[in-house]
Order: sequence, then C-alpha cells, then structure tokens
Amino acid sequence: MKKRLYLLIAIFGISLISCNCDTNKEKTMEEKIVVTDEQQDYLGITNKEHLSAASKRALKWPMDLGNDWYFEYKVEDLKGDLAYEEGVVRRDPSAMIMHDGKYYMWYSRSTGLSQGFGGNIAEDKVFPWDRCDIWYATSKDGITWKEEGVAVERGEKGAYDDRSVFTVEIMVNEGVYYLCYQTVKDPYNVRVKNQVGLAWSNSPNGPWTKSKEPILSPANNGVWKGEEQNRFLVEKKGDFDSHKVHDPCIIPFKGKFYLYYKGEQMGEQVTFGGRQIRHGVAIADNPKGPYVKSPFNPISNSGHEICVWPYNGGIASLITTDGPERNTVQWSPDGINFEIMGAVKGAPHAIGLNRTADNEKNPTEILRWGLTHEYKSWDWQYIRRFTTWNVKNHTAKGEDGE
Ligand code: AAL
Repeated sequence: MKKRLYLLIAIFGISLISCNCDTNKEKTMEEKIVVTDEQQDYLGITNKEHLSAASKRALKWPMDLGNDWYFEYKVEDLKGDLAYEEGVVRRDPSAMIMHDGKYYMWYSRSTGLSQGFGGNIAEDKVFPWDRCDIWYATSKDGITWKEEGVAVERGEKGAYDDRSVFTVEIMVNEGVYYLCYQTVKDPYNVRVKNQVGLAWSNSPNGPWTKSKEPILSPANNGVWKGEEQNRFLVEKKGDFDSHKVHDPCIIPFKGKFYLYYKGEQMGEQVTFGGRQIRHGVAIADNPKGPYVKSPFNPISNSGHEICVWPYNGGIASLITTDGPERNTVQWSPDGINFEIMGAVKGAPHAIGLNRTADNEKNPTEILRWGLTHEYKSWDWQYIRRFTTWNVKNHTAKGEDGE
C-alpha cells in the first residue's frame, strides 16, 4: 500500500527531451517519450511510436494503479427523529464521534419555506440554511437517531452571527470539544460575506462558549462593481475566498490545527468544469486560533463541501460537485499539496464522516458508512446515511470475480 502511495505521488520522469538543430539553425524541442514493454502492455498502447495525447497522460500514471481509492455508494433513510419531516430542514451533518456508547453529530436546522432573494430579505428566509441554529442528535447504531436539541444558537442582534449559524464540524482535542461553523450577519443579501465561528465545551452535551469574533473571514481584496445587489458584478474578483469561507473542518495535523474550508469568490464564474469553487487551509498552533491562511491557497481547483481525513501520515480529501477534478479522491503528504489518487462515478454530498473508523486500514475505510444530506426539494433537505464499498471486478450476471 505504502509503496503504491509513494509511487503515486512521485513525479514520473517519462520524457527524454532532446534538442535538434534544423538546417536553418533554429532550435526546436522535440519530445521523445520512452515507453517500456510493460507500460505498453498495461496501458494497451497499440504503437509506441504514435502516442495520442490521452496515452501521454496515461503514461504519467504509476504502473500499479490499484483500486484502493475507488468506491461505489448507496444512500438510505435514517430512522427516529431524523427521518424525513416536511417543514423542517436538517442538513450538512458534521462528522460522528462516539461518547458514552453513542454516536454524536451536529447539523444545521431551520424550519419553514425559503423565499429566496426576490422578496423582503428582512423578513424572509433566503436559503434553507438561512435562519438556522446548530442542533445535535445521538444514536446507538448510526441508523435510529434521537434529536437532543439546540447546541449553538444564532447570536444576538448586531453580532457577527446574528442571522444564521450552520454547516458545522466537530473536533475533539485534549478532552475539549470544538464546533466550527459558518456564520452570516443580517441582512442576508447576495453580497453578504460569510465567516466562520467556533464554540467549545468540556462535554458534547454542552454548554458551548462561542468565540467573540469569527476565526476565519473572506479575503478582502475583491472589489464589487456598483451598488446593485449582484454578486457577479465586480471590478476585481480577488482571492478564491474573497466572498465566502464555508464548510470549515479542523483536523489536528503535525502538531498544529489545519482548518480546511471551501472558498467562494466574488464574481464567481462557471468554467469548463462548472462553478469556480476551491478549497483552502488556514493553520493555527492552538485550536482556538489564530488561524493563518496558507500562502499556497487555494489547495484544490475543484470541489464543494470539505471532506478530509488523516491517512498514512498525510491528509486525504474527497472532491465532489464542482470543477474539473470533481469526483476524485486526493491525498497530500503535507496537507497542502494534493494529488489525485482515484476517480469515482459520484459521491455523497456534504459528508459527515465516521471519525470512529479505523482510517488507516484502507484509504477509503472512513467512507464505509457515514452521513449525507439529500434534497427532497429546494425547501426540504434531510439527513441520510450512505455506505460505500471497494470494487474488485466488473462482472456480468453469473460471472465469477477474482
Ligand atoms: C452547502 C455548503 C454550505 C453553503 C450551503 C450550506 O453545500 O457548501 O453550507 O453555505 O451549501
């Protein structure tokens, strides 16, 4: 396994570059790619002298690609209080942790229909994740859940989190529980900046103490064009996270705290891979911060909700939904420089990982089961459970596998 990993992250020197001088003494660079017989056979290349662009890319892959990073999945209903309930939005589940023999998880909860931005935003609920508080639930088996009540409420009027607190993650360190989550300050218009807040407690049952200030904010180097409430009109887009910092998830790593997040950019565009969504990381010496954004940001060129876990001394990341590298599983030895390790047909969204899993057993062991959310409609989302499995063979009915 490790050998394959090192193979995968290595840079493959497959090109022999030779310089030929033509009769006019102009220098041209001609690329000569050496293909071994083994490579030719593995990749099924017809003629070594005629390599398509796709074959040249394939030659950069390691010889032993394997399927450890490949999985398929299915999604099922939860039971108990978290079964679908019209009128209530439950979404963006956190990871699950174990306490006193029960799984604990936190999520965004709101009630009522969402009116969007067309009406009176002072009164309306603009998104299903608007006017949310953070609630939590427990379960003995991960299937039947008991809703325990509110964990972190919106702030008082005028506070940075007075409009909504949502999309939460849990981190446990030295007996202290930390919830990091998105915050929005009223009014919730299309240009509103989104920040990240933190709350901590000595027990997963609370009470929670909230940070007085956000622990992460958008880059402030974008410039809106005009006064109109239009998030696509900009003089300057600014950094990948100039508008919103979303989906925070803190991982203790190499003696520090790595806060992974999704950035949204002012003047976001749709490119050849979909929405311009990228991930960043901010690093702190202590769980409460200060969190300093990495100069290497953005650390992904694709993705949506953050789904990261420690693996083999580095960090693995599931990239879903947006961008040319969506539906890939990536890994980085340093938590910053990620390479694609596997590509999947699709993946559950907004994953709440099972942090009790043996994440070192297999690269995707932590994904064997967990939580996700699904849209019944624009107004109603509910939390469900996913399971995944590694795929060994592609077999026909009645055909024996390996
Ligand atoms: C999700 C997440 C964040 C966004 C919204 C709720 O997919 O990326 O949480 O703010 O949608």
